[in-house]
Amino acid sequence: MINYQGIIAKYRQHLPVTGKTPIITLNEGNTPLIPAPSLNKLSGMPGMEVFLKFEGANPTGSFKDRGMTLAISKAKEEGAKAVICASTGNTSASAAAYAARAGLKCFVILPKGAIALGKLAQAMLHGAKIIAVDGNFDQALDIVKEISEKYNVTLVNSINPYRIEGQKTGAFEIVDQLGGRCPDFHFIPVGNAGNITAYWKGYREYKRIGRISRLPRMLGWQAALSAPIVKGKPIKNPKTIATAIKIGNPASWQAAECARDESEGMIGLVTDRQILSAYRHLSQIEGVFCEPASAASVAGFIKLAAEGFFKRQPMFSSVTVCILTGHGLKDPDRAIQESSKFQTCQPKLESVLRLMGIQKKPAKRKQLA
Ligand code: AN7
Repeated sequence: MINYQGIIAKYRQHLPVTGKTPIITLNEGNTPLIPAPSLNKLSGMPGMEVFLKFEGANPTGSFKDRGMTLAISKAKEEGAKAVICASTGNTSASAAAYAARAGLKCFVILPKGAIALGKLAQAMLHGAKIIAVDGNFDQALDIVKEISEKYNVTLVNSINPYRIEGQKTGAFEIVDQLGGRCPDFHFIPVGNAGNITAYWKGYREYKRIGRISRLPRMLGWQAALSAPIVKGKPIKNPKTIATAIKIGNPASWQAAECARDESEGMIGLVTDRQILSAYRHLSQIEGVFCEPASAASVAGFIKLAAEGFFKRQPMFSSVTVCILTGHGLKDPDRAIQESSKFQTCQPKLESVLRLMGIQKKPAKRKQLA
């Protein structure tokens, strides 16, 4: 027997499972909550503690696994033979993996040319049937919704309520990791808006059963040219380098607005430049490699900090959690583009030393202790 067996086993009493539900798990969840000292300082608030919830540490490298373990377990319980999703990449990688484990067929409808390489590689190797449409994510989602209504194939996008149920465990885990404390500020990227909906549900449920006595403020972040909720209208042709959140008409739009309003939070926008700056900051200062869409949460934090948002808070100390939704390895092309070039040389000591910037001969051999 092993100790940790995934989010369904851990949070069973909070989830819609019974003894008859086959648990399809890759031991997802239990992801690290990593302190980010450089962000404490940036906040301008002396008692601020910032943590990064690194969802890239899930088995397929994103937060989607929390929802997928439940969606696929329930699909299996209900006798499904096939599942389908539209995806900007991570949902497809997760669906393909859990479907493989469950012995279900998996159909994936992707916007052509808009999926980061790592995600595509995952869906392909897990054996999903992949169809790339010459359109965007919103169009792909409309198509899969219609197919799942008319044919015998289960939709595993976050419109599927089991996805939200599974993903709400992220909120439980944060509170548990903080020793029963609720964060004051919860920063999160917003795409199709399922995750902000799920976290808000999780926090509210923990409050209802008395595990926490108050709720965090939910601060969601969209990319500037893919910000339908901020602009108050669907975006026909969304654009951003953060392909995971390149979404113009989010499925959970209203629920996200509820989370924002009930928590006295906000949904704001960050430019691609701000997203990439946070992406490099996290990797180069904190040693944490997330994908660009994930860095939108930290970009939002840095933006609010620069505007003096935290200094204006009437609190002595506070805890902030930024959700890093996906692993940096998902989008290796972007990582390389954002880095300085490396050098090559002959396999000779002098050549390597020259490129290292070491010119002098060593004065004497270093003594080994
Ligand atoms: C890394 O995979 O929509 O607001 O189809 O992959 O719950 O949509 C991914 C979304 C944030 C946004 N960060 O979450 C998909 C998909 C990463 C993501 C989001 C996504 P939602």
